[in-house]
Amino acid sequence: MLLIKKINLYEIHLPLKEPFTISSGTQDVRRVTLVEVEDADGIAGWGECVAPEYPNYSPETIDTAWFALINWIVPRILGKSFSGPEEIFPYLQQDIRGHLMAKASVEMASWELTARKQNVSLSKLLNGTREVIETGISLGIQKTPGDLVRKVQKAVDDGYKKIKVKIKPGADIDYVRSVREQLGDNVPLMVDANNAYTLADIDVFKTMDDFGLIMIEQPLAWDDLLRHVELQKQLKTPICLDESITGIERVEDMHKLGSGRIVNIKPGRVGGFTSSIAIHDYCNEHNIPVWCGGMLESGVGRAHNVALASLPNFTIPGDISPSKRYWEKDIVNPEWEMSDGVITVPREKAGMGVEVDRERVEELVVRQQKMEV
Ligand code: OSB
Ligand code: MG
Repeated sequence: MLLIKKINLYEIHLPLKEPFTISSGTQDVRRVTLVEVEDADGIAGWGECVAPEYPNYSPETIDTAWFALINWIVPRILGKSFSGPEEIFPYLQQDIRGHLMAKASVEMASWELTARKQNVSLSKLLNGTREVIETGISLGIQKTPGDLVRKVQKAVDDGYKKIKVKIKPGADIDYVRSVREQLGDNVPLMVDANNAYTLADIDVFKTMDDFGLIMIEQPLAWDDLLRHVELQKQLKTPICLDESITGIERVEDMHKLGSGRIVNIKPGRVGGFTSSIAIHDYCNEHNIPVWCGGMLESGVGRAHNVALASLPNFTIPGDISPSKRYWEKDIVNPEWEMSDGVITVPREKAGMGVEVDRERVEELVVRQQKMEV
């Protein structure tokens, strides 16, 4: 039984070590929403809302999520009893359209709470099986191809097992070609366009097709499935969808239409763990590889991604880098660390496996909202 009596929201500002640029904008301070849920026995679980500051990834932002949480989502959850956390997502889907990142933050915190209550790790509660997960890195758009080559070289030296390069028109072919020419064909490389292209740019991708990329992530519009079919037909390189996949139905569409061959699962984007597991299982049955994406999460959201990525069909390294890649100091103890290109899944600790550093949260908090029944 799951009965949530209190929900606390905290907005913290966490400066990135270096600005992160994608085709639709640059971020230098991460505005993070943390969600703490507490049940009738006073046991707490943590979640993170991954919505960014601007609607340049999906329509959601930190401020729309905050509004949705305090007005619709939290009031619906507080004081309602569920037999388990898997009931939360379908309940939140009833007559509230969208706001998936806001919904996911409470849903995932409820799974974390449940894991703590059952004295089991979040990984095990989700039926994860991996002891370690392979680590990838996502590199923002650099000023010059030479800068990118240096970043990729460092990532290879650091042991990352997949290197993702952000691209946009004007920072694509020359950048990737430089990496291949200077670092060779063995670098496990992929690109992510974050919707920056249209079918009129087909020649860019036909050129990229010869670079031996693991995949091309979300080349076309954020809500498109049909135009990606056209593009995928003309390429050998698999297309991976990120923004377009908002739930299991969109994965079915992708598979039936042929819009892509790989799925990036971000639990925040699809409404939480229940939805992520449904996508994972469908993809497993249909031989579609999946991997766990990232949204520049703090140590809390990262913990949830690590637990999810421990499921068996997460066969491609995720965008789950260690804390030090993003922050001078994370908000959890211990921080997330990588060695030999893997992160160890904390399978023997109850819950997400790290503890929130409340003092650090107090230092960084800019607004909070506490609600209870
Ligand atoms: O498209 O995967 C993306 C960050 C913000 C918004 C969108 C994306 C990303 C990343 C970062 O690629 C991955 C990470 O968290 O390291
Ligand atoms: Mg992406």
